[in-house]
Amino acid sequence: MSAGEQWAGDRSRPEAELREGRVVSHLGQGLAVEDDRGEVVICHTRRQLGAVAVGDRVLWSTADRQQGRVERILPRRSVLTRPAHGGRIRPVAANLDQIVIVVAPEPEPDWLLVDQYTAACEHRGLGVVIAVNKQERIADRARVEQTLSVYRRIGYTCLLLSAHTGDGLPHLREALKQRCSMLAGQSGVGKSSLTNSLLPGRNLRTRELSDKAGLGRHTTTAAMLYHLPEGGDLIDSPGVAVFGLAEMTAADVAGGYREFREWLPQCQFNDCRHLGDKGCAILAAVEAGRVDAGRYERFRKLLAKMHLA
Ligand SMILES: Nc1nc2c(ncn2[C@@H]2O[C@H](COP(=O)(O)OP(=O)(O)OP(=O)(O)O)[C@@H](O)[C@H]2O)c(=O)[nH]1
Ligand SMILES: [Mg+2]
Ligand SMILES: [Zn+2]
Repeated sequence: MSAGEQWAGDRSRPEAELREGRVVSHLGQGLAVEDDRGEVVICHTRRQLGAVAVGDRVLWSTADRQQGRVERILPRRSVLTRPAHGGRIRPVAANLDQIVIVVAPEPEPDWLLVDQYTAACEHRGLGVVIAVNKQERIADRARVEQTLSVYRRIGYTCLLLSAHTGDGLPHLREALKQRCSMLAGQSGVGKSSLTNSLLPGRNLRTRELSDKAGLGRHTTTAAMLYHLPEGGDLIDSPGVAVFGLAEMTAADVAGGYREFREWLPQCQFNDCRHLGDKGCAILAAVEAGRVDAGRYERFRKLLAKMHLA
């Protein structure tokens, strides 16, 4: 019997006292849970409960007027994880539909990181949108367009945006509508700026939660979920949240490169590692110009980085 079931059988705390809520942030001091009326309550968790992530739907109870307690995590439709101390794996965000990978001319884009995100999303069945923010600052437009054309050919939506000038934001709004999305990318690319430019009440939740949790500062130190006026939710995450790769095998990584999939069955050997193996269909496709050489190079680097090559 799980801790949750045991608890459900406890007569002293009837099920009816439980309220449903959504975890909107993971603060140092506890969880920020939004109740069914849109009120945010700071909660702690039952010790036996597994790690709770932003986006989780939970059942919580009121311990006192100020604090709640998360009693149970409701089933997730998706989860992104990251490695944690002691070889453990922790959830980063739950119930997502897609990731918006944000890059910008400044800081210099890290396309290996982009591919790491896309592979993780493919593995978890999440959609991908690639957003180039600060587009008004792009010096070599042709080069950016060329890079994006590789990702467009694979099938990913690519947007050129500016949180400052508002360029492209209607397209972003459209891509986010009715979905739960998370912004991911290097620190300083403008994830929070984009979030703010999409919300009517700027920084509302950041300020409210900072006050409630006694942080007294407004920084992106924790992932935070916002409701979009058009419907749908947006999670702003801090800095480079590395996620998704912890539970992937080398074969999962290859499968995470969507454009490899049509070639994979044609490799001569079932256990082909696509690293120069004899009769490798991926390598042949790269040489024939059917698969982008840059993506393949980064596939090799990603395997090496994950100690799978
Ligand atoms: N020129 C220009 N600057 C921008 C734009 N969007 C954001 N910035 C600037 O980029 C800097 C970083 O923006 P943030 O929104 O804090 O970046 P972030 O991705 O949330 O960073 P972390 O929270 O550290 O991960 C700020 O100085 C912004 O003013 C844009 O469209 N154009
Ligand atoms: Mg930020
Ligand atoms: Zn192969």
